[in-house]
Amino acid sequence: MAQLLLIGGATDETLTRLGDAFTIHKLSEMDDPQAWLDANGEGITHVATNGHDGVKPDYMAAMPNLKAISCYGVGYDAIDTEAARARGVVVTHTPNVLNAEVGTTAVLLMLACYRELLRDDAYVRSGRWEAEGNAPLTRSADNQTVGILGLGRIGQAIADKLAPWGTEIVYHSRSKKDVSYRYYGDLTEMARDVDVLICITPGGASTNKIVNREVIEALGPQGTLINVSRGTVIDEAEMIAALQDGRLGWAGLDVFEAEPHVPEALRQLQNVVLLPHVGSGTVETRAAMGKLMVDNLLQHLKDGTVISPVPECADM
Ligand code: A2R
Repeated sequence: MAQLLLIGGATDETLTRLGDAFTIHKLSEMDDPQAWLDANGEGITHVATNGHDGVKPDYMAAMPNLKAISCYGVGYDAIDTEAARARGVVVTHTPNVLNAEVGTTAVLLMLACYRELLRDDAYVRSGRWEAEGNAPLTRSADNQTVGILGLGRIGQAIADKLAPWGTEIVYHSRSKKDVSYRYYGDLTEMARDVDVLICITPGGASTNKIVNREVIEALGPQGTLINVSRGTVIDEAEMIAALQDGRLGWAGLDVFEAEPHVPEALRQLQNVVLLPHVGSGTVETRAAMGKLMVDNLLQHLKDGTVISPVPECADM
């Protein structure tokens, strides 16, 4: 039987399907993963991992016969795809099956910021409604201008989900897309013109801290910043400072720079809504992602092809 290294967790269904085709070695059960791989890595031909854990370069180096890495998640910035490709290792991910779910999370965060969902929930629970009367008014989320940073598969799903709110969609990416929305070649310029900036680019070097102080200040005191992409996309320290002193209005965040660590200063703020990276985290969507992750491995084992390679490996 072919041997598979499992990095991170997996559902029972995933384990059952993988177990029918592979001998599974769980990294989480190894006392010293590097030592184990140094001794046994030669036998591993397939890796199942996730967008958060990826594959460490030292682990990859210890598996000379590796053929395929299947990533559970659409973001794969924790995997060195160029190094994999150079070795003939194909990398796959799970695009599309999570578009709608991450879109829902983005809209949820935006609405929670606008309608002060957490503040008003606390208002009821604490008894202040009864003691002090009606809660202060909030802002309407209708008819806002929303700038999408990264109008790809998920960005388009977010735009579609916002349509019922009478939203005007504009976007920034490196290249103009074939869509009717206004395109901005300059992110700061877009931030200046919108009420909400939603980040949904990949992580990695090209987007590292792309939402910097200048962009944050352009979004401004009445602006709302939503991040459902990667924590690295925003300069977190600058964002926190701006939220603290009112240069930025609100933030709805599903991702952070050093997950699962979230800075205390951010956790203390009242003008933020914070989620523990659950953009795609429903039973239904995670099952679909798990299925595609396994399908890629099984197909590769069968005939050497895959269903959803990352773009860097599309022609392998
Ligand atoms: O820049 P373009 O024209 O390649 O457009 C892509 C855009 N993008 C960027 N925009 C500005 N600056 C960059 N350095 C940059 N790099 C990429 O992000 C495209 O419009 C969008 C990504 O779309 P997809 O490749 O379809 O990705 P998907 O499935 O929407 O997922 C996006 C990310 C994942 O990579 C995870 O990190 C996260 O959502 O869950």
